[in-house]
Amino acid sequence: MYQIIGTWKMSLDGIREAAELLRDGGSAGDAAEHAIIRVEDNPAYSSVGYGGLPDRDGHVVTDCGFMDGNSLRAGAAMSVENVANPIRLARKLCGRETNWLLAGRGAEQAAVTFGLPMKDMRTEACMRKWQAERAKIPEKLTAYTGHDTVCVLALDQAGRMVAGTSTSGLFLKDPGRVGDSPVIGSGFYCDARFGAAAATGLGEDIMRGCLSYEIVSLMRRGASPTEACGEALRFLSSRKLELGEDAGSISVIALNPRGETGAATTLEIFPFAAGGPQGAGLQAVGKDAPQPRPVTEAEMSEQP
Ligand code: SD4
Repeated sequence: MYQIIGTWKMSLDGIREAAELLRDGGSAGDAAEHAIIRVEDNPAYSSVGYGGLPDRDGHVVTDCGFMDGNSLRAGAAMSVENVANPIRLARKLCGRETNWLLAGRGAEQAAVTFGLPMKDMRTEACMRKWQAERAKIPEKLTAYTGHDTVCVLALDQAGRMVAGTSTSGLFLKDPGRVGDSPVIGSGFYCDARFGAAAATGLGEDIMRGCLSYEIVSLMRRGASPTEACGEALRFLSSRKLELGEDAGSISVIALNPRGETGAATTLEIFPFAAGGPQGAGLQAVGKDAPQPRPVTEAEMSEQP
């Protein structure tokens, strides 16, 4: 069995290619890294990697995470500038016993030491957007106003399983602000015995529910990926509602060792890409439509 799943329509091309890598015997780590790099390198995807969304001061600052579910080791970096492919940095850090979660300057130094390509991640388009919006920063920054994380979960034919994330985080975030994406257990988690999960949306809310760990933990107790995603998200949303808050803007994906995938969202619609022996394509769930269903790219034309 092999299977790969990624958040949003933007992951589809990379997921398709990564599924072929897995079919040909490639490793889950290589497949997930490949799928994420395809999004990071494309400036048309304005919320991840090159051409990402700048912070309040006009810097493109990225967060990333990677977990190897067979060794339970992780690597992650936060508040990183000028690293061309943050996911490669997270993966390189994964495997270390210590110093595997690095921030800012230290993370950038590690990238140089690893020989990873560095580049100015700002594009004319993203700086134009920053110029246009910087004067009217809303008091409450919201998820999904043009920013989304790419999260990928992969299972290979040898039973290896990984999770990876990469994002430029909230548009116009405070300098130094970090979301869930590099935080193990919140933005991503993977235990090859039970499954993998990852989240996209408002990191401040995702972290309050330690959502990815919660989903894997529900799978450990027997839930399917779809059930685990639904239950974890329903619980966090209901707690927020009890506290007089809104349900939040969060979407999650999951994968189990049998190659079954699942997703859940608080949005009207959340598209994700999946690829395995059955082929690769887009699916979607909605807050009132919890069962994943196949969708076409044309139907999802408004979605990232
Ligand atoms: C963050 N979770 O930095 C990320 C951003 C994101 O859809 O996923 N947006 O909070």
